[in-house]
Amino acid sequence: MATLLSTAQGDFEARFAELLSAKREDAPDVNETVAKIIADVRNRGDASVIELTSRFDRLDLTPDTLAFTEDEIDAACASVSDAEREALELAVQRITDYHARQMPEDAFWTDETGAGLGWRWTAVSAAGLYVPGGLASYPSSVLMNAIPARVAGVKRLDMCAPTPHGKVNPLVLMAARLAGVDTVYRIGGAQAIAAMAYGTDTINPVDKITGPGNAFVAAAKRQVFGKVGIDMIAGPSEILVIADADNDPEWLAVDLMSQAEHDESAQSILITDDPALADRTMQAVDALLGQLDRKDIAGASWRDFGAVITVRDLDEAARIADRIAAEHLELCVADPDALAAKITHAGAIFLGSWTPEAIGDYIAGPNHVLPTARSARFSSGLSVMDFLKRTTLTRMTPESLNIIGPAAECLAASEGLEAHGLSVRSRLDRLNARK
Ligand code: HSO
Ligand code: ZN
Repeated sequence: MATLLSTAQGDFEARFAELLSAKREDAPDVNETVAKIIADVRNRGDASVIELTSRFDRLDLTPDTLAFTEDEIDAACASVSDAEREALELAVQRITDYHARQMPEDAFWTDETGAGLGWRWTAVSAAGLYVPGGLASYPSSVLMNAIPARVAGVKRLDMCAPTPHGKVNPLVLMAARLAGVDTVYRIGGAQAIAAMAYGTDTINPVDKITGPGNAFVAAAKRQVFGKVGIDMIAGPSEILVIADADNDPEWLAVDLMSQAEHDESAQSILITDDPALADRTMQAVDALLGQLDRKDIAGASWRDFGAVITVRDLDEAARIADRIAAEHLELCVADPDALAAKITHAGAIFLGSWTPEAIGDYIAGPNHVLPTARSARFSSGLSVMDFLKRTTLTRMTPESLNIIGPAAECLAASEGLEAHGLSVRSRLDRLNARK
């Protein structure tokens, strides 16, 4: 049973604090193991990757078979049903359109001194996507990582996906193909991250690595950060639903369980101003849990981390939502826009009862790689910006250098950096000599 809280209770603050600080993931300390794997891949390249893949994935590869061939990808695509292919194609189109709108503008202007100033955006040259094996090998996540990279203008896009015993989800390969991934390597774990960061004879290094993974992958991403860029380290999924009295408890129950079924450490929370709806939704969750295929996972998540919070009014709900800073926030209320305007901290907001969060996981257009574990307070979901970098531009004229140069000279002197000052002074002297 989920935790039941009410803001009317005297101990609400203490119990809410407990809920917020609940440790949902015990991240095993795998740093040492991972450091050894990275060092080995750096030293021995392909040979190391091949050995580790044989050991961990029970798959024997050679440098020639590290990557899927076009024929293999064709064959996988041929095994995908028409309905699945069409659904993926619609997703590709909608996610592409959404991300195209995120592209930022370059800027260049002349200020009052005559100096030209601005910036321009360019894409990273090569990106590497990690796709986990096992339960969390989601084709939708391939699209959510690959499409922003492609839209940003990344020239080379590679992917690593472990294929234990050689098995791969054909939809993952189809998603990679549709999203424009160039090469798919059948490797995983820390060795895949090391190979993408440092390169081997066969695997070209990339500049940025994104995508979810287990504790080894997360630790490897942290360790190669600096050599390459990385995206956020995503934690277990979260959903917060704010609902007023006018809701179908069964809809709320499936929405809550839609994230609970991801992971035993996922967190689903309902906030409502109607205690009767709270009760009915809890009953609906129990009934639903009897039927779901993933009842064990969803049930454990709901039991250990689920919560139902009754509040006095929706303003109070908004304040609590900001403190939770959830990855996904559903606003199932009569005026979702008004409520959304009162909330600042959320990875993604779903407006109104007709917007189940799951629509955003697959097809709406916004990215489903979102900040978890309250990091929505300071960070955002994956976007084209993650694959772009900004270069600033400055152009001085003799006049503008004459106006602002002396201040630079003064600051250089106070920092004791003589050549800095001289590089301005030498130009100003020439200018004055000419006069
Ligand atoms: N809700 C997950 C993403 C996902 N859902 C993939 C289904 N497939 C994390 O935002
Ligand atoms: Zn999901």
